Amino acid sequence: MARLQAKYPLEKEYLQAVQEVLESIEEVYNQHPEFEAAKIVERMVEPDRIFTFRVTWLDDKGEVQTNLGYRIQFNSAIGPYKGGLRFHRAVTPSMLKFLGFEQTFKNALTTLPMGGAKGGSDFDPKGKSNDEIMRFCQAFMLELWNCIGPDQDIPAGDVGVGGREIGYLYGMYKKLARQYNTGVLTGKGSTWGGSILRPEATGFGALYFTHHLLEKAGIDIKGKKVAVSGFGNVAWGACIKATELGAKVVAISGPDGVCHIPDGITPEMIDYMLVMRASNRDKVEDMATKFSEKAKFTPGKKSWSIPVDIALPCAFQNELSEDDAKELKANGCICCCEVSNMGCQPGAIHFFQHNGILFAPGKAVNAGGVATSGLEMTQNAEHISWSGKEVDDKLHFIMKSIHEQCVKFGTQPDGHIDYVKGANIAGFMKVAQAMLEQGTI
Ligand code: 2IT
Repeated sequence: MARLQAKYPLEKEYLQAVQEVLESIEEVYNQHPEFEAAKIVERMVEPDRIFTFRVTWLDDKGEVQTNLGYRIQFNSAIGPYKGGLRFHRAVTPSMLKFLGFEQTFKNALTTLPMGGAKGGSDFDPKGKSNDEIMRFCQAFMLELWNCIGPDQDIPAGDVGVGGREIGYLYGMYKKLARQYNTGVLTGKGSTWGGSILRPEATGFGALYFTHHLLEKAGIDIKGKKVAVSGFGNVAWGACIKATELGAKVVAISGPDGVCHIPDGITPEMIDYMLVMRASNRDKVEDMATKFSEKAKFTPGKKSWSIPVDIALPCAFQNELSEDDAKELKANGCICCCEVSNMGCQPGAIHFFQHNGILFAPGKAVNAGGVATSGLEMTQNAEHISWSGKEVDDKLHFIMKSIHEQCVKFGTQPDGHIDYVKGANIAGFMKVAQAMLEQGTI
Protein backbone atom coordinates (compact mmCIF):
# COMPACT_ATOMS: atom_id res chain seq x y z
CA MET A 1 0.00 0.00 0.00
CA ALA A 2 2.79 2.41 0.90
CA ARG A 3 4.42 1.84 -2.47
CA LEU A 4 1.14 2.44 -4.30
CA GLN A 5 0.40 5.55 -2.25
CA ALA A 6 3.78 7.01 -3.17
CA LYS A 7 3.34 6.11 -6.82
CA TYR A 8 -0.28 7.26 -7.28
CA PRO A 9 -0.80 9.85 -4.52
CA LEU A 10 -3.78 11.49 -6.23
CA GLU A 11 -5.69 8.32 -7.15
CA LYS A 12 -7.94 8.28 -4.08
CA GLU A 13 -10.67 5.88 -5.22
CA TYR A 14 -8.14 3.42 -6.62
CA LEU A 15 -6.13 3.40 -3.37
CA GLN A 16 -9.36 2.98 -1.35
CA ALA A 17 -10.45 -0.07 -3.39
CA VAL A 18 -7.01 -1.71 -3.22
CA GLN A 19 -6.68 -1.05 0.52
CA GLU A 20 -9.98 -2.77 1.26
CA VAL A 21 -9.04 -5.88 -0.71
CA LEU A 22 -5.49 -6.13 0.67
CA GLU A 23 -6.70 -5.79 4.26
CA SER A 24 -9.23 -8.56 3.68
CA ILE A 25 -6.85 -11.02 2.09
CA GLU A 26 -3.74 -10.38 4.22
CA GLU A 27 -4.18 -13.40 6.47
CA VAL A 28 -4.94 -15.84 3.67
CA TYR A 29 -2.17 -14.43 1.47
CA ASN A 30 0.38 -15.01 4.19
CA GLN A 31 -0.61 -18.66 4.34
CA HIS A 32 0.39 -19.05 0.66
CA PRO A 33 4.13 -18.49 0.19
CA GLU A 34 3.72 -19.43 -3.50
CA PHE A 35 1.62 -16.27 -4.04
CA GLU A 36 4.29 -14.16 -2.38
CA ALA A 37 7.05 -15.80 -4.47
CA ALA A 38 5.15 -15.06 -7.70
CA LYS A 39 4.48 -11.46 -6.56
CA ILE A 40 0.77 -12.00 -7.21
CA VAL A 41 -0.38 -8.89 -5.32
CA GLU A 42 2.17 -6.60 -6.99
CA ARG A 43 0.95 -7.83 -10.39
CA MET A 44 -2.74 -7.87 -9.55
CA VAL A 45 -2.97 -4.23 -8.47
CA GLU A 46 -1.67 -2.91 -11.80
CA PRO A 47 -3.88 -3.01 -14.90
CA ASP A 48 -2.59 -5.05 -17.84
CA ARG A 49 -2.93 -1.93 -20.03
CA ILE A 50 -4.71 1.42 -20.28
CA PHE A 51 -5.92 2.97 -23.53
CA THR A 52 -6.48 6.73 -23.44
CA PHE A 53 -7.90 8.54 -26.44
CA ARG A 54 -9.33 11.88 -27.53
CA VAL A 55 -13.00 11.90 -28.54
CA THR A 56 -14.01 14.85 -30.71
CA TRP A 57 -17.63 15.40 -31.74
CA LEU A 58 -20.01 18.14 -32.89
CA ASP A 59 -22.75 19.41 -30.55
CA ASP A 60 -26.20 20.58 -31.74
CA LYS A 61 -24.95 24.13 -32.26
CA GLY A 62 -22.28 22.83 -34.63
CA GLU A 63 -19.54 23.56 -32.10
CA VAL A 64 -16.58 21.21 -31.73
CA GLN A 65 -16.41 19.38 -28.39
CA THR A 66 -13.52 17.31 -27.08
CA ASN A 67 -13.58 14.69 -24.31
CA LEU A 68 -11.21 11.99 -23.12
CA GLY A 69 -12.02 8.31 -23.54
CA TYR A 70 -10.46 5.38 -21.69
CA ARG A 71 -10.45 1.60 -21.61
CA ILE A 72 -8.61 -0.11 -18.80
CA GLN A 73 -7.96 -3.80 -19.39
CA PHE A 74 -7.25 -4.82 -15.84
CA ASN A 75 -6.86 -8.57 -15.56
CA SER A 76 -7.43 -11.50 -17.93
CA ALA A 77 -6.45 -14.44 -15.71
CA ILE A 78 -9.82 -16.18 -15.83
CA GLY A 79 -11.34 -14.87 -19.05
CA PRO A 80 -11.45 -12.05 -21.60
CA TYR A 81 -11.59 -8.49 -20.26
CA LYS A 82 -15.15 -7.65 -19.21
CA GLY A 83 -16.72 -4.59 -17.64
CA GLY A 84 -18.81 -1.52 -18.25
CA LEU A 85 -18.33 1.94 -19.70
CA ARG A 86 -19.08 4.98 -17.54
CA PHE A 87 -19.97 8.35 -19.06
CA HIS A 88 -19.85 10.96 -16.30
CA ARG A 89 -18.22 14.37 -15.97
CA ALA A 90 -16.11 13.18 -13.00
CA VAL A 91 -14.53 10.19 -14.80
CA THR A 92 -10.76 10.02 -14.27
CA PRO A 93 -8.19 7.23 -14.65
CA SER A 94 -8.34 6.79 -10.84
CA MET A 95 -12.08 6.16 -10.95
CA LEU A 96 -11.78 3.66 -13.78
CA LYS A 97 -8.80 1.93 -12.16
CA PHE A 98 -10.81 1.39 -8.97
CA LEU A 99 -13.75 0.09 -10.99
CA GLY A 100 -11.56 -2.21 -13.11
CA PHE A 101 -9.84 -3.57 -10.01
CA GLU A 102 -13.18 -4.27 -8.31
CA GLN A 103 -14.54 -5.77 -11.52
CA THR A 104 -11.78 -8.38 -11.58
CA PHE A 105 -12.88 -9.86 -8.21
CA LYS A 106 -16.58 -9.40 -8.89
CA ASN A 107 -16.34 -11.26 -12.18
CA ALA A 108 -14.44 -14.06 -10.44
CA LEU A 109 -17.34 -14.39 -7.98
CA THR A 110 -19.93 -14.83 -10.75
CA THR A 111 -18.70 -18.40 -11.45
CA LEU A 112 -18.33 -17.40 -15.13
CA PRO A 113 -15.03 -17.07 -17.03
CA MET A 114 -14.58 -13.30 -17.27
CA GLY A 115 -11.57 -11.09 -16.60
CA GLY A 116 -11.86 -7.49 -15.37
CA ALA A 117 -12.00 -4.19 -17.28
CA LYS A 118 -13.64 -0.77 -17.18
CA GLY A 119 -13.79 2.22 -19.46
CA GLY A 120 -15.62 5.39 -20.17
CA SER A 121 -15.32 9.10 -20.66
CA ASP A 122 -15.58 12.45 -18.88
CA PHE A 123 -18.46 13.20 -21.28
CA ASP A 124 -21.41 14.57 -19.26
CA PRO A 125 -24.77 13.22 -20.57
CA LYS A 126 -26.69 15.78 -18.47
CA GLY A 127 -28.63 18.14 -20.72
CA LYS A 128 -27.46 16.45 -23.94
CA SER A 129 -29.90 15.78 -26.77
CA ASN A 130 -30.41 12.33 -28.23
CA ASP A 131 -28.45 13.37 -31.36
CA GLU A 132 -25.56 14.58 -29.25
CA ILE A 133 -25.49 11.29 -27.34
CA MET A 134 -25.42 9.43 -30.67
CA ARG A 135 -22.62 11.53 -32.16
CA PHE A 136 -20.57 11.17 -28.99
CA CYS A 137 -21.03 7.37 -28.90
CA GLN A 138 -20.01 7.11 -32.55
CA ALA A 139 -16.89 9.22 -32.02
CA PHE A 140 -16.01 7.18 -28.91
CA MET A 141 -16.30 3.88 -30.79
CA LEU A 142 -14.21 5.21 -33.69
CA GLU A 143 -11.25 5.01 -31.29
CA LEU A 144 -12.29 2.01 -29.18
CA TRP A 145 -13.33 -0.57 -31.76
CA ASN A 146 -9.85 -1.85 -32.47
CA CYS A 147 -9.17 -2.66 -28.80
CA ILE A 148 -12.24 -4.84 -28.20
CA GLY A 149 -13.68 -8.14 -29.46
CA PRO A 150 -15.92 -11.01 -28.32
CA ASP A 151 -12.94 -13.06 -27.06
CA GLN A 152 -10.78 -10.08 -26.20
CA ASP A 153 -12.63 -7.35 -24.33
CA ILE A 154 -16.40 -6.93 -24.00
CA PRO A 155 -17.67 -3.55 -22.73
CA ALA A 156 -21.21 -2.94 -21.43
CA GLY A 157 -23.11 -0.16 -19.66
CA ASP A 158 -22.49 1.57 -16.36
CA VAL A 159 -23.45 5.02 -15.03
CA GLY A 160 -24.52 7.15 -18.02
CA VAL A 161 -24.48 4.21 -20.45
CA GLY A 162 -27.69 2.22 -20.95
CA GLY A 163 -29.48 0.45 -23.78
CA ARG A 164 -29.64 3.54 -25.99
CA GLU A 165 -25.89 4.20 -25.76
CA ILE A 166 -25.01 0.52 -26.31
CA GLY A 167 -27.16 0.67 -29.48
CA TYR A 168 -25.24 3.64 -30.89
CA LEU A 169 -21.90 2.13 -29.86
CA TYR A 170 -22.75 -1.19 -31.48
CA GLY A 171 -23.97 0.43 -34.71
CA MET A 172 -20.64 2.16 -35.14
CA TYR A 173 -18.63 -0.92 -34.13
CA LYS A 174 -20.40 -3.01 -36.75
CA LYS A 175 -19.73 -0.44 -39.45
CA LEU A 176 -16.03 -0.25 -38.63
CA ALA A 177 -15.36 -3.95 -38.02
CA ARG A 178 -17.57 -5.13 -40.90
CA GLN A 179 -18.66 -8.06 -38.77
CA TYR A 180 -21.87 -8.61 -36.91
CA ASN A 181 -19.99 -9.94 -33.82
CA THR A 182 -22.83 -9.54 -31.32
CA GLY A 183 -20.63 -10.78 -28.49
CA VAL A 184 -18.47 -7.64 -28.55
CA LEU A 185 -20.82 -5.63 -26.32
CA THR A 186 -23.45 -6.65 -23.77
CA GLY A 187 -26.63 -4.86 -22.78
CA LYS A 188 -27.81 -4.88 -26.40
CA GLY A 189 -31.45 -4.58 -27.47
CA SER A 190 -33.37 -7.85 -27.17
CA THR A 191 -34.08 -8.06 -30.92
CA TRP A 192 -30.39 -7.87 -31.90
CA GLY A 193 -28.52 -10.13 -29.53
CA GLY A 194 -29.32 -8.67 -26.14
CA SER A 195 -30.33 -10.96 -23.30
CA ILE A 196 -33.80 -10.79 -21.85
CA LEU A 197 -33.52 -9.43 -18.28
CA ARG A 198 -30.08 -7.80 -18.71
CA PRO A 199 -31.57 -4.33 -18.01
CA GLU A 200 -33.15 -5.59 -14.78
CA ALA A 201 -30.32 -7.96 -13.81
CA THR A 202 -28.20 -5.77 -11.50
CA GLY A 203 -31.21 -4.74 -9.41
CA PHE A 204 -32.82 -8.20 -9.48
CA GLY A 205 -29.55 -9.89 -8.52
CA ALA A 206 -29.01 -7.41 -5.69
CA LEU A 207 -32.41 -8.24 -4.23
CA TYR A 208 -31.83 -11.99 -4.60
CA PHE A 209 -28.58 -11.52 -2.68
CA THR A 210 -30.26 -9.33 -0.03
CA HIS A 211 -33.00 -11.95 0.33
CA HIS A 212 -30.42 -14.73 0.95
CA LEU A 213 -28.46 -12.58 3.39
CA LEU A 214 -31.57 -11.75 5.40
CA GLU A 215 -32.77 -15.34 5.29
CA LYS A 216 -29.43 -16.52 6.69
CA ALA A 217 -29.94 -14.06 9.55
CA GLY A 218 -33.50 -15.34 10.08
CA ILE A 219 -35.18 -12.18 8.79
CA ASP A 220 -38.07 -11.98 6.30
CA ILE A 221 -37.80 -9.26 3.64
CA LYS A 222 -41.61 -9.04 3.37
CA GLY A 223 -43.02 -5.81 4.72
CA LYS A 224 -39.59 -4.20 5.19
CA LYS A 225 -39.10 -0.55 4.30
CA VAL A 226 -36.34 0.07 1.78
CA ALA A 227 -34.42 3.20 0.82
CA VAL A 228 -32.86 3.19 -2.64
CA SER A 229 -30.54 5.91 -3.91
CA GLY A 230 -30.52 7.17 -7.48
CA PHE A 231 -33.19 6.57 -10.11
CA GLY A 232 -31.09 5.01 -12.87
CA ASN A 233 -31.06 1.54 -14.35
CA VAL A 234 -29.82 -0.19 -11.19
CA ALA A 235 -32.27 1.60 -8.85
CA TRP A 236 -35.07 0.79 -11.30
CA GLY A 237 -34.40 -2.98 -11.25
CA ALA A 238 -33.98 -2.92 -7.46
CA CYS A 239 -37.37 -1.16 -7.04
CA ILE A 240 -39.14 -3.74 -9.23
CA LYS A 241 -37.74 -6.77 -7.40
CA ALA A 242 -37.98 -5.29 -3.89
CA THR A 243 -41.66 -4.56 -4.51
CA GLU A 244 -42.19 -8.02 -5.99
CA LEU A 245 -40.65 -9.63 -2.89
CA GLY A 246 -43.11 -7.76 -0.69
CA ALA A 247 -40.83 -4.96 0.56
CA LYS A 248 -41.82 -1.30 0.33
CA VAL A 249 -39.47 1.17 -1.40
CA VAL A 250 -40.08 4.47 0.40
CA ALA A 251 -37.20 6.57 -0.95
CA ILE A 252 -35.39 7.25 -4.20
CA SER A 253 -32.97 10.10 -4.78
CA GLY A 254 -31.00 12.17 -7.24
CA PRO A 255 -28.22 14.76 -7.21
CA ASP A 256 -30.92 17.34 -6.40
CA GLY A 257 -32.40 15.64 -3.30
CA VAL A 258 -34.67 12.84 -2.10
CA CYS A 259 -38.25 11.74 -2.87
CA HIS A 260 -40.05 10.29 0.13
CA ILE A 261 -42.82 7.87 -0.90
CA PRO A 262 -44.47 6.86 2.42
CA ASP A 263 -46.86 4.26 0.92
CA GLY A 264 -44.18 2.66 -1.24
CA ILE A 265 -43.27 3.09 -4.88
CA THR A 266 -45.94 2.00 -7.42
CA PRO A 267 -45.47 0.31 -10.82
CA GLU A 268 -46.39 3.60 -12.56
CA MET A 269 -43.68 5.40 -10.65
CA ILE A 270 -41.14 2.67 -11.43
CA ASP A 271 -41.97 3.05 -15.15
CA TYR A 272 -41.56 6.79 -14.83
CA MET A 273 -37.97 6.31 -13.62
CA LEU A 274 -37.14 5.24 -17.19
CA VAL A 275 -38.67 8.43 -18.60
CA MET A 276 -36.69 10.48 -16.11
CA ARG A 277 -33.44 8.83 -17.12
CA ALA A 278 -34.10 9.22 -20.85
CA SER A 279 -34.76 12.95 -20.34
CA ASN A 280 -31.13 13.49 -19.23
CA ARG A 281 -32.35 16.10 -16.74
CA ASP A 282 -30.87 14.22 -13.77
CA LYS A 283 -33.56 15.49 -11.39
CA VAL A 284 -35.48 13.22 -9.01
CA GLU A 285 -37.80 16.15 -8.26
CA ASP A 286 -39.54 15.26 -11.53
CA MET A 287 -41.06 12.22 -9.75
CA ALA A 288 -42.68 14.41 -7.09
CA THR A 289 -43.93 16.82 -9.76
CA LYS A 290 -45.56 13.98 -11.69
CA PHE A 291 -46.91 12.07 -8.65
CA SER A 292 -47.48 14.96 -6.25
CA GLU A 293 -49.96 13.05 -4.06
CA LYS A 294 -47.64 10.13 -3.40
CA ALA A 295 -44.11 11.53 -3.36
CA LYS A 296 -42.64 14.45 -1.44
CA PHE A 297 -39.38 16.01 -2.65
CA THR A 298 -36.83 17.47 -0.23
CA PRO A 299 -33.92 19.28 -1.86
CA GLY A 300 -30.36 18.61 -0.70
CA LYS A 301 -31.22 15.46 1.33
CA LYS A 302 -30.15 11.87 0.71
CA SER A 303 -32.21 8.66 0.88
CA TRP A 304 -30.40 7.81 4.13
CA SER A 305 -32.36 10.51 5.98
CA ILE A 306 -35.61 8.51 5.58
CA PRO A 307 -36.37 5.91 8.32
CA VAL A 308 -36.05 2.40 6.78
CA ASP A 309 -35.12 -1.20 7.60
CA ILE A 310 -32.91 -1.73 4.56
CA ALA A 311 -30.58 0.71 2.76
CA LEU A 312 -29.64 0.00 -0.85
CA PRO A 313 -27.11 2.47 -2.29
CA CYS A 314 -27.65 2.21 -6.06
CA ALA A 315 -26.01 5.36 -7.43
CA PHE A 316 -22.30 6.18 -7.12
CA GLN A 317 -19.13 5.39 -5.18
CA ASN A 318 -18.78 6.81 -1.66
CA GLU A 319 -22.40 7.97 -1.65
CA LEU A 320 -23.03 6.76 1.91
CA SER A 321 -20.86 8.35 4.64
CA GLU A 322 -20.25 7.39 8.27
CA ASP A 323 -22.70 10.10 9.35
CA ASP A 324 -25.32 8.63 6.99
CA ALA A 325 -24.68 5.18 8.51
CA LYS A 326 -25.22 6.62 12.00
CA GLU A 327 -28.46 8.30 10.92
CA LEU A 328 -29.70 5.05 9.38
CA LYS A 329 -28.93 3.15 12.59
CA ALA A 330 -30.62 5.79 14.75
CA ASN A 331 -33.72 5.40 12.56
CA GLY A 332 -33.79 1.60 13.01
CA CYS A 333 -31.98 0.31 9.90
CA ILE A 334 -30.87 -3.34 10.17
CA CYS A 335 -29.19 -4.00 6.82
CA CYS A 336 -27.23 -2.26 4.09
CA CYS A 337 -26.48 -4.05 0.84
CA GLU A 338 -24.19 -2.01 -1.38
CA VAL A 339 -25.52 -2.12 -4.93
CA SER A 340 -23.37 0.67 -6.38
CA ASN A 341 -19.67 -0.08 -6.74
CA MET A 342 -17.93 0.98 -3.48
CA GLY A 343 -21.10 2.89 -2.54
CA CYS A 344 -20.15 3.15 1.15
CA GLN A 345 -17.23 5.09 2.56
CA PRO A 346 -14.80 3.02 4.71
CA GLY A 347 -16.08 4.75 7.88
CA ALA A 348 -19.64 3.74 7.05
CA ILE A 349 -18.68 0.09 6.51
CA HIS A 350 -16.73 0.08 9.77
CA PHE A 351 -19.74 1.56 11.58
CA PHE A 352 -22.17 -0.99 10.11
CA GLN A 353 -19.88 -3.90 10.95
CA HIS A 354 -19.37 -2.77 14.55
CA ASN A 355 -22.96 -1.82 15.30
CA GLY A 356 -24.85 -4.96 14.39
CA ILE A 357 -26.02 -3.85 10.94
CA LEU A 358 -25.80 -6.53 8.28
CA PHE A 359 -23.54 -5.31 5.47
CA ALA A 360 -22.51 -6.78 2.12
CA PRO A 361 -20.18 -5.17 -0.44
CA GLY A 362 -20.99 -4.14 -4.01
CA LYS A 363 -18.74 -6.66 -5.70
CA ALA A 364 -20.95 -9.44 -4.33
CA VAL A 365 -24.33 -7.69 -4.25
CA ASN A 366 -24.25 -6.13 -7.73
CA ALA A 367 -22.53 -8.99 -9.57
CA GLY A 368 -25.83 -10.08 -11.13
CA GLY A 369 -25.42 -7.36 -13.77
CA VAL A 370 -22.14 -8.58 -15.15
CA ALA A 371 -23.18 -12.20 -14.58
CA THR A 372 -26.14 -11.66 -16.92
CA SER A 373 -23.75 -10.00 -19.36
CA GLY A 374 -21.84 -13.29 -19.20
CA LEU A 375 -25.08 -15.12 -19.96
CA GLU A 376 -25.64 -12.74 -22.90
CA MET A 377 -22.16 -13.65 -24.23
CA THR A 378 -23.02 -17.35 -24.01
CA GLN A 379 -26.27 -16.83 -25.94
CA ASN A 380 -24.38 -14.80 -28.57
CA ALA A 381 -21.72 -17.51 -28.93
CA GLU A 382 -24.47 -20.11 -29.43
CA HIS A 383 -26.53 -17.83 -31.71
CA ILE A 384 -29.64 -18.41 -29.65
CA SER A 385 -31.68 -16.56 -27.06
CA TRP A 386 -32.99 -17.98 -23.84
CA SER A 387 -36.38 -17.28 -22.31
CA GLY A 388 -36.80 -14.84 -19.43
CA LYS A 389 -37.32 -17.76 -17.07
CA GLU A 390 -34.09 -19.46 -18.14
CA VAL A 391 -32.09 -16.27 -17.60
CA ASP A 392 -33.80 -15.50 -14.29
CA ASP A 393 -33.22 -19.04 -12.97
CA LYS A 394 -29.53 -18.84 -13.90
CA LEU A 395 -29.21 -15.37 -12.35
CA HIS A 396 -30.85 -16.58 -9.16
CA PHE A 397 -28.55 -19.61 -9.03
CA ILE A 398 -25.48 -17.40 -9.52
CA MET A 399 -26.50 -14.96 -6.76
CA LYS A 400 -27.12 -17.87 -4.41
CA SER A 401 -23.69 -19.24 -5.21
CA ILE A 402 -22.05 -15.82 -4.62
CA HIS A 403 -23.78 -15.67 -1.25
CA GLU A 404 -22.51 -19.16 -0.44
CA GLN A 405 -18.94 -18.19 -1.39
CA CYS A 406 -19.18 -15.16 0.93
CA VAL A 407 -20.39 -17.39 3.76
CA LYS A 408 -17.67 -19.98 3.10
CA PHE A 409 -14.78 -17.51 3.08
CA GLY A 410 -16.25 -14.90 5.42
CA THR A 411 -17.49 -16.88 8.44
CA GLN A 412 -15.43 -15.81 11.43
CA PRO A 413 -14.38 -17.97 14.42
CA ASP A 414 -17.21 -16.45 16.48
CA GLY A 415 -19.72 -17.51 13.80
CA HIS A 416 -20.59 -14.10 12.40
CA ILE A 417 -20.24 -13.57 8.65
CA ASP A 418 -17.92 -10.86 7.35
CA TYR A 419 -19.27 -10.43 3.80
CA VAL A 420 -16.49 -8.00 2.85
CA LYS A 421 -13.79 -10.51 3.73
CA GLY A 422 -15.79 -13.37 2.22
CA ALA A 423 -16.24 -11.67 -1.15
CA ASN A 424 -12.67 -10.41 -1.35
CA ILE A 425 -11.04 -13.69 -0.36
CA ALA A 426 -13.25 -15.80 -2.66
CA GLY A 427 -12.58 -13.53 -5.65
CA PHE A 428 -8.90 -13.17 -4.88
CA MET A 429 -8.21 -16.91 -4.47
CA LYS A 430 -9.69 -17.71 -7.86
CA VAL A 431 -7.78 -15.00 -9.74
CA ALA A 432 -4.52 -15.61 -7.83
CA GLN A 433 -4.62 -19.35 -8.51
CA ALA A 434 -5.21 -18.77 -12.24
CA MET A 435 -2.34 -16.26 -12.43
CA LEU A 436 -0.03 -18.69 -10.70
CA GLU A 437 -0.93 -21.51 -13.10
CA GLN A 438 -0.33 -19.26 -16.14
CA GLY A 439 3.23 -18.37 -15.16
CA THR A 440 5.15 -15.13 -15.03
CA ILE A 441 3.61 -12.94 -17.71
O1 2IT B 1 -20.17 -2.56 -12.57
C1 2IT B 1 -20.60 -3.47 -13.30
O2 2IT B 1 -20.52 -4.66 -12.99
C2 2IT B 1 -21.24 -3.10 -14.56
N1 2IT B 1 -21.33 -1.92 -14.84
C3 2IT B 1 -21.70 -4.15 -15.53
C4 2IT B 1 -20.57 -4.62 -16.37
C5 2IT B 1 -20.94 -5.59 -17.46
O3 2IT B 1 -20.02 -5.95 -18.20
O4 2IT B 1 -22.10 -5.96 -17.59
